[in-house]
Amino acid sequence: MPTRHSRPRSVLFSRSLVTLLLLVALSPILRALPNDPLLKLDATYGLIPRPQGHQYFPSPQDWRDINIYQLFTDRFADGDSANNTSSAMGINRTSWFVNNSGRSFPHNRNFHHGGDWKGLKDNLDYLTGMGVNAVWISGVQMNAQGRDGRYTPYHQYHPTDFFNVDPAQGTYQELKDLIDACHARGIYVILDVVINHTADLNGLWGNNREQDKQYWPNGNDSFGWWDNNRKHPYPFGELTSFHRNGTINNWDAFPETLLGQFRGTDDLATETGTSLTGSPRPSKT
Ligand SMILES: [Ca+2]
Ligand SMILES: [Ca+2]
Ligand SMILES: [Ca+2]
Repeated sequence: MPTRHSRPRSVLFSRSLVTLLLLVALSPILRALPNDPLLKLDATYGLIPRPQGHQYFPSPQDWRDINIYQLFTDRFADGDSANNTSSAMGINRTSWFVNNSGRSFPHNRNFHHGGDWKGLKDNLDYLTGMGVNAVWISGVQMNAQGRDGRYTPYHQYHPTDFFNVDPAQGTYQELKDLIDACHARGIYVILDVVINHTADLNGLWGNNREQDKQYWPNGNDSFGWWDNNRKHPYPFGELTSFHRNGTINNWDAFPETLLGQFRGTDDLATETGTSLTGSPRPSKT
């Protein structure tokens, strides 16, 4: 059943709205990129434009007429406990869900709770009953655990692989099934997306790792991967895709707010061709 955690949160809503608007602003540029090597990968995950004549689910005439319900997929409903385990996800995230005794952390707000797309699909009556006709879900891309082990990206704001869905939320087919089920009820689906940063896999660590928490206006040459054997997947596997200015401390200072990391997350150099051409191609729901 839906939990008390599923209510909208204004602060997060504002942040999500900013990222969505940024994506909309960039999408004409991203779509215009010719001969993009990403097309090869797109074919794997179905993110290429649909065949000519494909009928997209139409957007509303005016979003102001729509009752939008935003939720964190992880916190809404657990429809498949099998994807809560490391074996189902193909990577070791077990420690995100259980303690050393094997007991889950259902009430630890810093960790995953197990919600997934199937759980949401199974509870659409709940949304319909409230008069909801658009649902805004967490980002769907695979996230990664960053350097700080005290938190896990249950919120989906730490993406690392833009060409794979996050297995903790289900399979690509289950995502499509959810969207089809929503559309069948006349419910629009909005996918949250993060384009400012990725999970925290790199930073400043020359002689003192604490320097990563400071802001360096002219950059810092100690920039590198926390673990050279654990880099972001293509297309963000090179350090040139990221700013090397440390972390934002003064939220009223520009360009610190543009170039600095948001709480350690790896800040994409979106102003460069390297990062722009490597940005995810928007997909339609
Ligand atoms: Ca689950
Ligand atoms: Ca930035
Ligand atoms: Ca970082």
